[in-house]
Amino acid sequence: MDSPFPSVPQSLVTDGWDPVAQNDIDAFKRRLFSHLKHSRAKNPETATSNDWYQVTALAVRDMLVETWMDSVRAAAHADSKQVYYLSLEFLMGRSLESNLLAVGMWDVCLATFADMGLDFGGIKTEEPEAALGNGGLGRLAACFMDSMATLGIAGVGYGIHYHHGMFRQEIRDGQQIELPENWLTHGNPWEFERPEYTHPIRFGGWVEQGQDALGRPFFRWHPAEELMAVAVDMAVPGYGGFSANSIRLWAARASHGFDLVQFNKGEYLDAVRAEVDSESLSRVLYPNDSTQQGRILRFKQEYFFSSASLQDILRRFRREQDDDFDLMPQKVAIQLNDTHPAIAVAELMRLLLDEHHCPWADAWTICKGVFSYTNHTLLPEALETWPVAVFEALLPRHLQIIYDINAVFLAEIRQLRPGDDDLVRRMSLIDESGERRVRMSHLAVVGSHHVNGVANLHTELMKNGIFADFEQLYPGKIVNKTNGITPRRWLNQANRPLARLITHSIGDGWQTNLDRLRALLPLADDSAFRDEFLSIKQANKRRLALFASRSLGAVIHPDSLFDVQIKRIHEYKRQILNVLHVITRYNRLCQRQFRQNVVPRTVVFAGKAAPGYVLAKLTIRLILAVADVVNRDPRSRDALRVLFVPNYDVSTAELIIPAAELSQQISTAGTEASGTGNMKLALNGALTIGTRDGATIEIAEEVGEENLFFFGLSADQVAATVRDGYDPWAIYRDNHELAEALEMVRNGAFSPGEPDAFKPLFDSLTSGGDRYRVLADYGDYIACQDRVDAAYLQQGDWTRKAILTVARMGKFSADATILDYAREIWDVHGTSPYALGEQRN
Ligand code: T68
Repeated sequence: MDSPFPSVPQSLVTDGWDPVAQNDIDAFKRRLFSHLKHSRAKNPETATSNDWYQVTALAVRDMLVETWMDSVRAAAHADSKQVYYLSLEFLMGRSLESNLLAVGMWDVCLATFADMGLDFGGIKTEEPEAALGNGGLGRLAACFMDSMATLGIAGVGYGIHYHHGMFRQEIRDGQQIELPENWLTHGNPWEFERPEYTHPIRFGGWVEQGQDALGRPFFRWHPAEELMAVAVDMAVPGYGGFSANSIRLWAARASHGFDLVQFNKGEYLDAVRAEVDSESLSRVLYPNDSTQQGRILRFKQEYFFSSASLQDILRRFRREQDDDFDLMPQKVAIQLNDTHPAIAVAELMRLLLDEHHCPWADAWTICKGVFSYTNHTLLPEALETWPVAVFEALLPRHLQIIYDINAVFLAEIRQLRPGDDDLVRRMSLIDESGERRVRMSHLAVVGSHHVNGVANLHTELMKNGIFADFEQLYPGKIVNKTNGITPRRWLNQANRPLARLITHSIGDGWQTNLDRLRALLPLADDSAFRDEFLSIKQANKRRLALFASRSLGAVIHPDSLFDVQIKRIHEYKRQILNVLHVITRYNRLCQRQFRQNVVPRTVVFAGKAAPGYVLAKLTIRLILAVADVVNRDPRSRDALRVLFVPNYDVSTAELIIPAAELSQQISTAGTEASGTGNMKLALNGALTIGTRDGATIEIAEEVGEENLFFFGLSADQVAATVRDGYDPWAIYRDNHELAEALEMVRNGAFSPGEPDAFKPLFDSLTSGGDRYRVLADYGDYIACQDRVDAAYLQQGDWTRKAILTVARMGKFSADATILDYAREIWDVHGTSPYALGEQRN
């Protein structure tokens, strides 16, 4: 674009810096020193570790902005379609290292700090995590942003600029406690507040209906409350520096128009209170994973970010296309990440109908051409519904629109299936079975052109289960898009030694075309390569052991098998099954005859429990209590250690995953929609022990069933236990090792001071109502763990399997997943050279 200031030399507008070559330590150092002085008013003698982090971030940011501004400008003015990813969560983790790698400055940065005699390892950990997500759903959004930027798919990720991200977990007195997270305390060098992009967000009030001068009906919403959504942008650089995208997060601010009224009345404190109330909207991330919490503030957050994003999307669209809204489906794709932004469907209708005066049928066609929706869970407690009364009070105009959408939709069903009132009742956007509620998933399905699940099994279960009626009536609408992970963060960054070995062996290029890892296949039988692979795993294990001893005061042995289960603590993920195995192993070790030829194990757990989730928190307490017994007992401690790593977050994952040898993916079949940790661990050479659930099934298809350890009931078999009945006590009676382990949980063996402490866990497992069928899978799980031990003794073969696993993980690159969305759902193309490579299909 031409300079808006023609009299200023172009060189000053585009760049005030000399570019830094990728090997120019002095030039990089000059930038650090310049920022130290001009951005921090510090000199090297007084600079703290945090100062060094800040100035490094600023120096890297300088290198990013060029590509970023070019990409954003090109996208804004191009005639091509834009993808908007609406997500209440973006679990980005730290940015410094990934941005350094993206711009190719990692090595020069390390060399620069080495040259200055400073430890960059300590400096990079000064960066607080952007923990704006709970778990898989939020991290998937972050991986997708990385892939879109790398592939040159122009788009924006829209979310909320939470002041407090995911809570910090600490362990006190053997239990989880939650502390507020304060990632913004020292400021965030990666973000740019854009007050010029501010949108009003309104709630409450009433709707006026009338006719205009031409006799056309109109609806005018008179809201009672208003606040502002202010844009805060972060760059997402694509790997290789070809393109970059933005994440635009909305921060809530008071609307001064409303405050002034109070002000003029002299009610200063009330005016300020209104400001506090408004800003509380983006104050905190809800720490609930896979359960819907019917809180008003959550509802308001969902509308707040959906409305701000839609207003912003329309502003961008109109800048290029004026009011030619019929073009929207050709220019705009909006992906709804779960139902959290489903209200966007009604909001776009409102904007088109009430503010831009589109005819209803046209507006509805536009909506269905623009939106698509990803479902991430089948658990009934996670499916969002909101009381009609909440809509009436907060979004009365949207409720009308939803009723209108429903009327049109149900008329269509009645035409397709005359007389089937039960079908109408099941498919309606309004659940009338009790208190009337809006089914957000139905709104999302009806308002979208495609709906997707996140792994093959999950998509099939969607089609046969919660969305079976939709599948019947609209075949082809529900499609599968198996999740993926970014290889940049989860191999190239998190496991630098392995990344270097791979590049050394097969060359570069795998970072942006993960199928290239197949070139490793022949090396699985190469003993020199195996030795190097193994020694990297050992080094990563030692690094984790060092962290455990230094930061947690825990002793673990790097020669033991590192067996890892890291994810949110949830009944369906069945950490308790893992614990029952640990107890069983402990009981065996307490008998002398079992102590010969055992494979020493370190069982690593990490994960947060939702603050109000009693059984999940009790599970953490049990893990810690069992660890306490097992790690002390001289009969067991040389052969079995349990480690709970507190405050599981992206950075902790980056530390644990490269050290893992066994990946536990043991959810009840049919409950884990996909899983993505399963992919990260396998990509780093861990073998999987798991159930036939989620994407683990597809991992097995790729790596070969002989290279992982499957056990337990299949999803069909689990469903059969629902039909035919499930009797945990019969299983208890039949398996004395199980009964013994369970009794220890019940009778206080791990909680001598409080014998009943863990009884609720025992009760949940032995009640016929255990939805997760833990005892049904116990026997097969223990037998499978015995096979793991036997396999681990064959070290050469284990390493061979690990290498084959890494080599066959190409399918699970988020790049492949995103190209699939681009082709089948969004109808867009990537413009970077990496998009032109031969990816999936
Ligand atoms: C996860 N879902 C799935 N939900 O559990 C996981 N829920 O199998 C899948 O791999 C991943 O999504 C990505 O598709 C979640 O992470 C949530 O975090 C969540 C948050 C708020 C409310 C409900």
